[in-house]
Amino acid sequence: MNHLAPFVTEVDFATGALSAPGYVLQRRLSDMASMYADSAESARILAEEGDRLIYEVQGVELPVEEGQIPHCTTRISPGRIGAEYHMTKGHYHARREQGEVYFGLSGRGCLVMQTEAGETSVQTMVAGSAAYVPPFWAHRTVNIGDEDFVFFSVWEARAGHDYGTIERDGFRKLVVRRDGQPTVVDNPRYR
Ligand code: S6P
Ligand code: ZN
Repeated sequence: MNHLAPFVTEVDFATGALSAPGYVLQRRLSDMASMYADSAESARILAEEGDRLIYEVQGVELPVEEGQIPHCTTRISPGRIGAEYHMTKGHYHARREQGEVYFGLSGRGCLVMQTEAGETSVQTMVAGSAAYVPPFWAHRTVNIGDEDFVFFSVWEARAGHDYGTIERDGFRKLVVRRDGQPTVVDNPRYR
């Protein structure tokens, strides 16, 4: 096991910027256009407005081994693709028995979760919300506000990320704008 020296990272709550990020990852509409329910609207935006930034992740780089605790920020820009708010791709952990903690830094979002057994949960997060993603729950975050939604995540290094299951099946629940309000609806395309 690597014996690391302790370190501190400064986090900008408004932007999610880290003082010394080990990596910065950007997800644009073209990276996830088919994940939005209104794929025609995804295509129109890409053709007419360009490849907008949906979210950015900044994290510390740690060895993938037992006992290491990776942590990062995610900033989701405000906006919608059709009725559906900007969101992350979402994933199960490759090791399903690994949970995770999210902490809201700024803005307003939803944490959409589900299990393979069919349970669903949608929680609201604001600055100061500590949200627990238990083992076995897939998780996706959604920006339901008019400003950036920024949160901090902490997980176990060996959790791993299974994106393929969500890319194939989607989430059971979507968060859309209806009558001017964020509303949770069933995903008509689920599986
Ligand atoms: C990692 C954790 C988050 C997400 C990030 C981006 O386990 O759940 O840091 O990676 O919010 O979402 P996604 O679905 O693209 O990994
Ligand atoms: Zn995760």
